[in-house]
Amino acid sequence: MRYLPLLGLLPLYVWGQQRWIRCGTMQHDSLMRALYPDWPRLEEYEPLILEKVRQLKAQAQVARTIGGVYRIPVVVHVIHNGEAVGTGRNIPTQNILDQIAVLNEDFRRMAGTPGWSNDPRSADTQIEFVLAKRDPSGNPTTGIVRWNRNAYGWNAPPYTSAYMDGTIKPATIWDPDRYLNIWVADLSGGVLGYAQFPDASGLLGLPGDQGMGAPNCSQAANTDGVVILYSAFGSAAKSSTGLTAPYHLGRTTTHEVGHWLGLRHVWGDQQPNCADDFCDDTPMGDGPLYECAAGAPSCGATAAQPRMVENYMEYSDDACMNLFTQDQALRMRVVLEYCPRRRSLITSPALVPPTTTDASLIDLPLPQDLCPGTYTLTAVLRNTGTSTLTSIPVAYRLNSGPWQTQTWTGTLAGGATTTFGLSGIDLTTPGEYLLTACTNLASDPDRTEDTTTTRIVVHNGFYPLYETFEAGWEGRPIPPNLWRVVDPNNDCFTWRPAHCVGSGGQRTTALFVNC
Ligand SMILES: [Ca+2]
Ligand SMILES: [Ca+2]
Ligand SMILES: [Ca+2]
Ligand SMILES: [Zn+2]
Repeated sequence: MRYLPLLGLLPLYVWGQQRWIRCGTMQHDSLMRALYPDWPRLEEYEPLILEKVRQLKAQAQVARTIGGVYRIPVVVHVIHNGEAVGTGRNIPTQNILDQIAVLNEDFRRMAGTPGWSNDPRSADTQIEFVLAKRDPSGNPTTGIVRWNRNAYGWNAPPYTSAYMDGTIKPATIWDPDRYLNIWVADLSGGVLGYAQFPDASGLLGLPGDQGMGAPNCSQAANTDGVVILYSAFGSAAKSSTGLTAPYHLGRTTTHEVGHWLGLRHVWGDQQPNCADDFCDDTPMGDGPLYECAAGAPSCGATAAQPRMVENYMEYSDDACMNLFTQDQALRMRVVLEYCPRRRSLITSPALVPPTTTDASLIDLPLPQDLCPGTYTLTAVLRNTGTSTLTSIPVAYRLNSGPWQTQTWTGTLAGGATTTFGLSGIDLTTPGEYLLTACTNLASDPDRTEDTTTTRIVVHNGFYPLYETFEAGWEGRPIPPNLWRVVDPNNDCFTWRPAHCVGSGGQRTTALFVNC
């Protein structure tokens, strides 16, 4: 519970009798770092991001545009307390559609919308947001999930970020490699929203890189996304209801998604010191600006310029904001192209609507050691389409050998999975094998999820395992009294007696693992 006292140290914006925390992202980051000390500090990935930004800037002088439009699949989790759909915390679908529209207006600097700016520093980030069209099981979805907390035993709202991160997020998150998760909830402490910064732990050569599956990585994964107060989600300038000025135009979400794509606050979070945000085209600052402090002076190297109150990464009121800069846009695109759980979103299948006939092979046995032989190995097939399938051709091969085809038959409903034994797999020759298997429907519209691989090592003779046993077994039965041979999986790898010459020159008895 270090989080709440930290909030008390922040400058607070007083609006009526209600105190609002414009953004809880830095406090959330501090909390996560306290819990997971190995999590790389934000500064540790700055050199890499800055180098990539520098490269992209150099390219930009040659080519007018860089890359193309990236479309990010979004799932919105509405966390409510049993209210009817469209009321209170169970916000109207229209608010969600309006919020997605605001994100696109703002990130695309769309002409004729509040997201347009004629400031020459302003940028079209060429990043768009789209509600997901297929869920993690491959079924059709609206990209909106409504969670009644009463059905899951969660505490009554409002929620601290610790409760969101510790309980609600892990229970509801959709694969963060494929979706931007946005939780809309009733938050305590007057927090309007907070985000999780990109995880740098998978970036090559960085301190703190513990690789896939390290505890800090998995913790970072199941809380990844942004959290927004339900009454600040949507836009009162469109058709949303239940929002209150001055945080009524959807800019809380624009700001938090900016953090989620690696942007810092424009004043660099070193208040009261003058600091930078690693973007050259945003004036420095010594703390946040509230309301619409046009003309507020900058400091340090940019002291001659006014602060950029219109920047989405300020604390200005929603109506005051209208731009990301060119450097901020480049920075977000670098994060999207290089960071774990960001780059995978670019190719996520979540925006491909499931169609009538679609299948995928989603699992094979884990990598394993086998004795020479001919095997049946179990594959897991999924009907990723909407109509029932009665046969699915499956192809497999060992290393770069010829493809073999076998056909599963049965009845498999849309979204359902089944197992299929791939039979006659020839592993009679010792060696290392890569088994590749895929579904092979003739009309399959999405092949991105169809293929799975696994490694198999085939051994012959002694397994490289040594053990020291009691001395003095000579002439005794194997296993000796009080010893048992335990072989839980009852396969061909097991302990067998061997008769060798002992160290004293006498016949002795030992155990080895055979194959
Ligand atoms: Ca700057
Ligand atoms: Ca498929
Ligand atoms: Ca065994
Ligand atoms: Zn912020």
